[in-house]
Amino acid sequence: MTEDPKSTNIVWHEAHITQTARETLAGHKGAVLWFTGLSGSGKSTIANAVEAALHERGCKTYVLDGDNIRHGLNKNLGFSDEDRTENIRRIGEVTKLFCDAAVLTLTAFISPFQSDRDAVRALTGDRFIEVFVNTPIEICEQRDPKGLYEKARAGEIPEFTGITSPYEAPESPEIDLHTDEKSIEECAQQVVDYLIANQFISA
Ligand code: ADX
Repeated sequence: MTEDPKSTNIVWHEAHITQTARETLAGHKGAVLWFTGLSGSGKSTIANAVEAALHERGCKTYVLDGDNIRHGLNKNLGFSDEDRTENIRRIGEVTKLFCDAAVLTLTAFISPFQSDRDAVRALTGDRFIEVFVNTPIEICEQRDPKGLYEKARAGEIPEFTGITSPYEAPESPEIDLHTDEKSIEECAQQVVDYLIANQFISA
């Protein structure tokens, strides 16, 4: 669904207030923390823990979560490869707007395809931070918080990521979180440390 635009006679309007001005007011940069990993890997849990830590520091934050976005903006999309690509494309556009608004945006989507994640990176440039929630499938399946792996194994969910649909692990993520070795708090701290070290937020 990335074909030529359908709208014609549209003119881009420049805003008077720039991203830099908004960032100065916020006291931090806009950025996209793009969490990717299998269902049950801990994306949402860690993203919410990072958001709480950033909020505590006075940062403007927002979490975009796969399950929630599929209730609204993307409720017309399923789980075919094509729909997943469109899901990530739309979210990518949303994160670009949030970035411009100087918000530290955290996304929690499986986003199984490297090319889709790379497309968001191309859109958001040096504000894109790929966070691999690196949890082996055996552990995700053991946890099975929503009972979906059991259903997928029973053949009740077609095209289930990691079982009947592929997951492409990030080739060079900015942050690699080993959730089987570290606690949620330690993973969240690793993300906050990255933001400080790379001057997205101040210490
Ligand atoms: S993505 O692949 O398009 O990035 P997204 O993160 O939006 O997926 O949604 C994944 C969530 O949808 C999972 O956490 C799970 O709760 C639910 N889900 C339902 N069907 C599937 C499926 N076939 N594959 C993966 N997740 C599914």
